[in-house]
Amino acid sequence: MKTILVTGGAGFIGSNFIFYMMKQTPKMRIVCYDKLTYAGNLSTLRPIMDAPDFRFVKGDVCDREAVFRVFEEERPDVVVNFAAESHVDRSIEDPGVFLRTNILGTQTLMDACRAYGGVRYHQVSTDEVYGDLPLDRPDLFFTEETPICTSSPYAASKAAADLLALSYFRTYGLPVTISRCSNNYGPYQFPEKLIPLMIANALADKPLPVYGTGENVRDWLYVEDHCRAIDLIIREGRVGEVYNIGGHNELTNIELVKMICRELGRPESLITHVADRKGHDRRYAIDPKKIHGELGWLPETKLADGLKRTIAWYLENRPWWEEIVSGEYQEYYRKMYGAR
Ligand code: NAD
Ligand code: TDX
Repeated sequence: MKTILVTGGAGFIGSNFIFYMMKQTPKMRIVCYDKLTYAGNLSTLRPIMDAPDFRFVKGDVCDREAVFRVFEEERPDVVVNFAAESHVDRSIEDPGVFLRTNILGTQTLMDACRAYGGVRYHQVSTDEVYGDLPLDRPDLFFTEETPICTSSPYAASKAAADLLALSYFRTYGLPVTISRCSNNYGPYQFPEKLIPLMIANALADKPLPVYGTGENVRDWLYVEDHCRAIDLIIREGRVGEVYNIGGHNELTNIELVKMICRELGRPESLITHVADRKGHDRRYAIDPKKIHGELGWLPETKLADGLKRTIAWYLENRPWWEEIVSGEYQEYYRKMYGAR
C-alpha cells in the first residue's frame, strides 16, 4: 500500500484533497502533517481521525527534526505540500512568516525527500506567481511559459518555493511536479477569503466589503476540480514540469458578490466599497491547455453550480465557521477592516 504525506491537510484545500483521495483511492495510507495555525482546523478532519489508514501528526514544516521523524516513521512514497500561509492581505501586513513557512518549509520537505530517496514531491502553487493581466485584454491568459512577476509578498514567497523545487529537480534529480492553480472555493474555506467572508457577512446582514471598484477579475475553481487535477499530476504528470490548473470561470468581484446576495436573498445595498488592497492584482486567467492535452483534465463544475453547493454547505455547517468568526477572528476583522 502506498503512503502519501499531505502537509497542510487541516486547511481548506488540503482537507478536501484528503477526503477526495480517500474516496478515489481507498487502498492508500494518508498521513496529514499540519502545524494547526489559525487556518488549520482539526474539527474538519474529525470524521476520519480514527480511520485505519489515516494518521494526523501535528508539526511545523520548518521543523527539520519533526519532518525527518515523520519520514522515518512513515516512509512516504509521495508528498503533496499544501502547507502555507495563504492569505494575501495577511502577507501585506506581516511578510516574515510567509517567507519562513512557504520557502523554508518547502526546502525542509524536499531535503527529507532527498534523504529518504524515491519520494515523489508535489508542490501546490498558485497562479499568483504570474502577477496579473490587464482588464482590457480578455485575449490574454497565463500559460506555464508566462514569466514569473509577483505582486504581493505571498505570491513572491510561493514563486521562490517553485524555483527552489525546480532547482531540486535539476540539481539533485528530485522527482518534483508543480501545479499553479487559480482561486479555489468550496466547503471548509476559512472565512477570511472572499466567498466565505461574503456568505458569513451576508447571513449576518453585515456590510460586504468590496475592495476598490470591484472590477478585479478572478478565475474561480471548485475545490474538488483542483483535487482531481493534483491526483492526476501525481499519478501521470511528468516530473520537472509545471501544470496550470483552472480556466473558464472568470468573474469580476462585484459580479460575484452580487451573485452571493441573490442566492442568499440579501439586498445589494449591503455591498460597501472599501479601500483597495495594496498592489491589488487586476485579473487572473488560466489557460489549461497543457493539463488538458497531457492529462485530459478540464474543470467540471460551473461557477453557478459550485457557488450554490458552497452556499448550501455553509448554511448546513454553521457551527464550523461560526466558531471561527466568533473567536480571535473578530480581532483580525477589526484590524483589517476597521480603518478601511
Ligand atoms: P489554508 O490557509 O486554508 O491552509 C493552510 C494549512 O497549512 C493550514 O492547515 C495550516 O495550519 C497549515 N500550515 C500553515 N503553516 C504551516 C507550517 N509552518 N507547518 C505545517 N502546516 C502549516 O490554505 P489553502 O487555501 O488550503 O491553500 C493550500 C495551498 O494551496 C497553499 O499552498 C496555497 O498557496 C495554495 N493555493 C491556494 C489557492 C486558494 O484559492 N485557496 C489557490 C491556489 C493555490
Ligand atoms: O474582503 C474582501 N474584499 C475583496 O474585495 C476580500 C477578502 C477580498 N476581496 C477581493 C480581493 C481579490 O481581488 O476579492 C478577490 C479574492 O480575494 P481573496 O479571497 O483574498 O483571494 P486572492 O487574493 O485572489 O488569493 C486567492 O487565490 C490564489 C488565495 O487566497 C491564494 O491563496 C491563492 O494563491
